[in-house]
Amino acid sequence: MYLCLCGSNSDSFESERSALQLSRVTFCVGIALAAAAIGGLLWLGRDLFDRKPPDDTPPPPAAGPPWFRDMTAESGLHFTYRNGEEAKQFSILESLGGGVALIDYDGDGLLDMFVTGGGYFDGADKKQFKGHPCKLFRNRGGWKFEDVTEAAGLARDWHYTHGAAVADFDRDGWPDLLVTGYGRVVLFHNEPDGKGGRHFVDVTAAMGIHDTSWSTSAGWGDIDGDGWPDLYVCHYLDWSFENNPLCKGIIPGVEREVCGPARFKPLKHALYHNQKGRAFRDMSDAHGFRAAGSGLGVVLVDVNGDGRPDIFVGNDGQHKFLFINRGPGRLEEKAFLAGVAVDDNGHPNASMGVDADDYDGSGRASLWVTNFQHEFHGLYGNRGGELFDYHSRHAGIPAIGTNYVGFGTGFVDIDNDGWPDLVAVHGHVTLRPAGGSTLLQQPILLHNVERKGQRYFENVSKQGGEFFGIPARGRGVAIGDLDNDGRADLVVSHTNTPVVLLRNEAAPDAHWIGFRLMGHDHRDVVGSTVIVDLDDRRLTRFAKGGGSYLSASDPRILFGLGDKSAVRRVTVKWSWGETQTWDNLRPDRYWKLIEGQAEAE
Ligand SMILES: [Ca+2]
Ligand SMILES: [Ca+2]
Ligand SMILES: [Ca+2]
Ligand SMILES: [Ca+2]
Repeated sequence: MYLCLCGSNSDSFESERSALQLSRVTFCVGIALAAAAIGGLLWLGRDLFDRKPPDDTPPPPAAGPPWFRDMTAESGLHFTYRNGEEAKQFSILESLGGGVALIDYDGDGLLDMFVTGGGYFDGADKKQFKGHPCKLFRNRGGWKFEDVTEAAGLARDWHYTHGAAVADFDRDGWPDLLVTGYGRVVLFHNEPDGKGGRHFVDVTAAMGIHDTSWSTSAGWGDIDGDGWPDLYVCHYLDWSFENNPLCKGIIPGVEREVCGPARFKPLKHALYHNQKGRAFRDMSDAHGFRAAGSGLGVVLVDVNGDGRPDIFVGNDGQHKFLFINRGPGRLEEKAFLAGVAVDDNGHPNASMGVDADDYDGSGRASLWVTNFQHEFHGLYGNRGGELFDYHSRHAGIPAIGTNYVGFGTGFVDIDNDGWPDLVAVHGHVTLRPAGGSTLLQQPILLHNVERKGQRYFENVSKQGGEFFGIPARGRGVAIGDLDNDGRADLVVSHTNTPVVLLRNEAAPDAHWIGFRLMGHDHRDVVGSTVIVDLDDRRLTRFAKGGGSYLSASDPRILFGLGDKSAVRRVTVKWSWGETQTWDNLRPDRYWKLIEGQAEAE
């Protein structure tokens, strides 16, 4: 019922939101009751009217040296995603931006970096789609990156690109690369180049992938337990130049503005079944995807502890999806019943980036999503039994205010104290935003701290370093340890300004331990859970597919240990498999944990 509120007659993103705000005031109670009816028991017993306004309190001043150092200038990584807005088409295509995929394509133990290039509009009428080049940068170590695009076979005619995803789809032990965008998805196989190196070969047609939709984020994971990673591709909207209405801005006198998503029809997403690395088949019908969605973010992770990867999807202006995996060939969409479809106003937020982690020491994967102006970013605490509790208010998220439009994001234990913190980048999608918001927006860092016996996210953006004070149009974020020092670094893609590389320099004295999970015969391990037992504490992390926005992060699993240096036991609950333990592994290094092998390497 509230979906129809979202589809108002207003023009741009801005006026949609304003209309929505008014609707909200009028229909708040009705919406909450409707959501309660749909959401079932989860909503009962909640004080729906205990709402404090966001306080917009500025973050506390920095204490100590910055947590991140901007390494872009000296790294050799010079690259900018471009959206083609100079053609003045005001197309919604321009609003999405690009991503970053961390992929050790040459197997030297250092994460390399693939960045999408975007596109532009060509021809006399400026309606021909052209792609800007995507690039691959090899990590040479010591924070130096070298452009290897051509040698790696990636200098080619590109479509208008957005995102990238990484998995070893044919189980040869080498990570492969998938690139999304408007009208095309491209799958690259990582192969020997005959000169002792590696290069990528376009196998899209050979593998039977023919995705001409508008694809955004994608995530890999073995959905049916046959060992081969399947592929979830978010599709967005039915926009094209044949369906390109003129939208006015909300500010008087703004004659043309980027249209909001409610002007277009959402598309059905694709779930490609991997047929033993030899072909892919779209199984979305077989799995009974109940609704199309304006999909922008996807993460595959085991949310109910049964060892099977589930799928959480963020849709723009529509309810989110949570597909619970009931075993081979059975996905059950439970977002409303689980309490993650909407926020605590019953409002389907404009969701962009997503992630999952155990932020509260419960041992379960809670869910996180970045949202739009006039909304809070959503934290859904996993309470067990496939029930989640909208926890943004209790966890202090409203303190950042409601002017942000959030994209790339993730849980990342920046200070390695064993509590996952949060990073999110922002930037508006309309060129002339109203309501106190701006086109360029600051990224934020939220520190996971204890307050009154609960976990609370404190805005420590000032502690983040110079980057976190500069407003931009942030889009994709990839999280990964680029120098293997046990501290998770960040790479951020922006629309029309350079990709930024941030070195984590927080907490140099904190202990850590990291793992690469290796499935039997290179089978996919997404959906596995890793537990680290210290003397007095248990930490839980997850092997995930997808996550963030248009981006692919480090596949290794990193645990911050704080001042603890004794790791009593490590337990891996392998997806679709057995549980294995390792005792007394030395901290402050990475370990390879191989399925079925007693010794860690
Ligand atoms: Ca490498
Ligand atoms: Ca599961
Ligand atoms: Ca932390
Ligand atoms: Ca690092």
